[in-house]
Amino acid sequence: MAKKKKKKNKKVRAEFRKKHETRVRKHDLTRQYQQNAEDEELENMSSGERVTGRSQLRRHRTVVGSEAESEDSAFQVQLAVNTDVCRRGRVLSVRGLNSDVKDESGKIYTCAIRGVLKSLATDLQNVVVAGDDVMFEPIGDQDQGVIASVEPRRNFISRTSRSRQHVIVSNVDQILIMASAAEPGLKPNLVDRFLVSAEKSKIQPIICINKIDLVPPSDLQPVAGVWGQLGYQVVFVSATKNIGIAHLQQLLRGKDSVVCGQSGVGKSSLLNAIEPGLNLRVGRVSSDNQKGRHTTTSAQLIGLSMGGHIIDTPGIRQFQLWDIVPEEVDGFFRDIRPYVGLCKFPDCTHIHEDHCAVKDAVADNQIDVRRYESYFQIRES
Ligand SMILES: Nc1nc2c(ncn2[C@@H]2O[C@H](COP(=O)(O)OP(=O)(O)O)[C@@H](O)[C@H]2O)c(=O)[nH]1
Ligand SMILES: [Mg+2]
Ligand SMILES: [Zn+2]
Repeated sequence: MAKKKKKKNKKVRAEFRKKHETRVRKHDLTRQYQQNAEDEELENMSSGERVTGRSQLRRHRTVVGSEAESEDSAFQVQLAVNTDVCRRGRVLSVRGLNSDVKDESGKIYTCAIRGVLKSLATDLQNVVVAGDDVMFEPIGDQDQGVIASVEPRRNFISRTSRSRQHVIVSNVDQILIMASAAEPGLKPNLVDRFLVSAEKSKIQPIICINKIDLVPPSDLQPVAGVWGQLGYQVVFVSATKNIGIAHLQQLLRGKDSVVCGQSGVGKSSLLNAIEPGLNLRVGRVSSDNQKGRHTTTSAQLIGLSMGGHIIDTPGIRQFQLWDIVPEEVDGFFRDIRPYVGLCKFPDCTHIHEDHCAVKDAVADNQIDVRRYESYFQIRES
């Protein structure tokens, strides 16, 4: 886990309609949020259009291909490729200008990026990211190639830094939110933060609580039950006592899953239990957390022998929110969302306003108080 920064203690100022004591525990969360810089509108390129030097491109360039749609307007372009020589592949990782690309037979190529894509990359970034489906042209007989085009992304996880959107990984099936029942103790608020991020990315989350050997499961029922009622899948496992591992394997089989969760909860142990060949180091902070800027945000797809990939993303593990602006937090709480439209003020924060349907729902036990506290903390951070 990242170094603990001095935390600001925030008091809940919300006054509920009924007498309702809400005490906010001092949450032991790191305060390492990326600034929520406004999403930069990146250019969308359209089919066969001439790209003008409007903002970033230095020269006029003709791009032939079909438009890649992406509602978050992350830049994407699909180029026409020579299908006789190109083959389909999946980007496992990106290291600088080279990418590891796996073809349909499982063979891995080290690929450069085609000239035009590369020059777009320097101006707009993230032309190729881990998870991308690409067309690439094998070159020579040294398992090398050149990426010619990138298929439209089904979804992606990004973070914004210095008002640029950085796509970290694309085409993800699910997010495995890992926590532990003890050592370190369960931090429901941290799980809620990852849930908010999953909702924003529209990627299915699975909540996985490890070290269930240390705590009677019934102790976790109150909090896990609320997640379950909201439709989130919650699984209890123990990596070291082999509890729930088969079930988890079933959930991961054939899927591409991003793994996130704070250090020490047992991510490495669990992945080793799922795929013994991985041999991940246990009990120490992985060294890539401390390396330079590039490695802290790069993602890697790790193939599972049962099919699918585990996506290891140091950059995501370390911060809890991906590009959420305060005004949209309520929409990412499944339990709060239905009440938002019923508040008196359209821009209600559900914290200090009167005639707030959300606070009324908390007072009436329609919304779990602990979840509301999470909302409050995320909104205030
Ligand atoms: N009691 C118990 N300890 C576990 C379990 N899983 C992992 N650990 C221990 O928790 C510590 C951190 O595990 P690690 O896999 O390195 O966590 P990571 O930082 O999330 O990758 C190690 O000492 C593991 O042996 C479990 O299910 N039960
Ligand atoms: Mg680890
Ligand atoms: Zn409100």
